[in-house]
Amino acid sequence: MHTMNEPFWILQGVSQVKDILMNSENIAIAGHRNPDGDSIGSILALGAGLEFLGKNVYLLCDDPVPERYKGLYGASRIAKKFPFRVDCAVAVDCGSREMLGSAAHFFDLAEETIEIDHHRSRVSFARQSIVDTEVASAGELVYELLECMDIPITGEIARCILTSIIVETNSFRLPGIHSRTFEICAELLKTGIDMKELSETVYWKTSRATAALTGISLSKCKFVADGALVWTELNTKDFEKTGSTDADADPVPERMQSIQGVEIAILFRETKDKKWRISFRSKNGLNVAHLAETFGGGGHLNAAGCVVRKSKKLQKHILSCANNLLGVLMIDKKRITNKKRENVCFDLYGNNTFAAGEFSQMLLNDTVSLQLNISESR
Ligand SMILES: [Mn+2]
Repeated sequence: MHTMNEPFWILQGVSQVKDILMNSENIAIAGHRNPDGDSIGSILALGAGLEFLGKNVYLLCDDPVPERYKGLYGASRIAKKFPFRVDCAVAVDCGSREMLGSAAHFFDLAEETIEIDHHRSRVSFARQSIVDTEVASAGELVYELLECMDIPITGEIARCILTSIIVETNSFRLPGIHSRTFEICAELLKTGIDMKELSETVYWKTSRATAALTGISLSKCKFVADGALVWTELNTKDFEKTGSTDADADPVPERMQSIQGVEIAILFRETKDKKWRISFRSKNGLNVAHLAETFGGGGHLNAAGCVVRKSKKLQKHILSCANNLLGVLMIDKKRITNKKRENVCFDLYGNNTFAAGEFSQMLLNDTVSLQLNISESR
């Protein structure tokens, strides 16, 4: 836990980053694919700040800005590409080069590269870094950088950074929030912005499409390991039926996680190119970032994701690995002797199904050696 007396931010590199930005004229700022509020908020806050210094700023994201963030200052300027190279490219909220998607191309062409990030599982890819895996959001790191550069925090910038914090902490409900998070929020509110309106817009308000999609996802939920593991899937036809997009399902994993008794929630989303985009959520320190890494993804301790080819067998394997991770929890809490989870599978209404029975048998039979790796890494 950070206190006010100790430096909470990893300052290595900040003076170099400051110098590079000061000496660059054309600067690209890119966030990750499937952008969330943290990524969008960080791009826009840094962009507005650097524009104040008279820089030419180009904002990049491989995927479109979700509807709920379109009211943020500069959001309409976020593009998929631009026709020239820049002096300096900054990646915000990206734990790996791959997370940039096609924006990585501009990153490769830039003379100077900078990463500003807080992902727990990460592979460094820029020449200069401002990385702190302890902070709740990338937006907070952008705030610290702007402060160091004596860039005034305007109301527009404040709205962007507060969006980062609100969305990334699920409206101040996730671990990773420190006293410094609230100190920053206090400074942001001093600009006079309307926090209630902002949190309604960027976090709480859902579209009818999202509501319909959430209903479908939840009604298809399957519970295993005494309900400690819940999973569901959304197929192309679910998106078509509800007139929704991939991003409309973003609030779903959190809703699954809030169900009583759930320790790990997993959402499988079918993508347009016939893959599974998988979101993991966990409680009680279970490291789903490690789980996601095993399948080529990454993320945070309690929220992570990956993309894999769409295969029933692979899906079962992933569920089995998640189930093993729960086993680690049981050993940790010394509950293994007095509480044995029953590996029966049931739906939201408590009914067993044949397919579920088959699945539970698979879980019982599967002795994936991964469990060892997971427990060692924690
Ligand atoms: Mn983030």
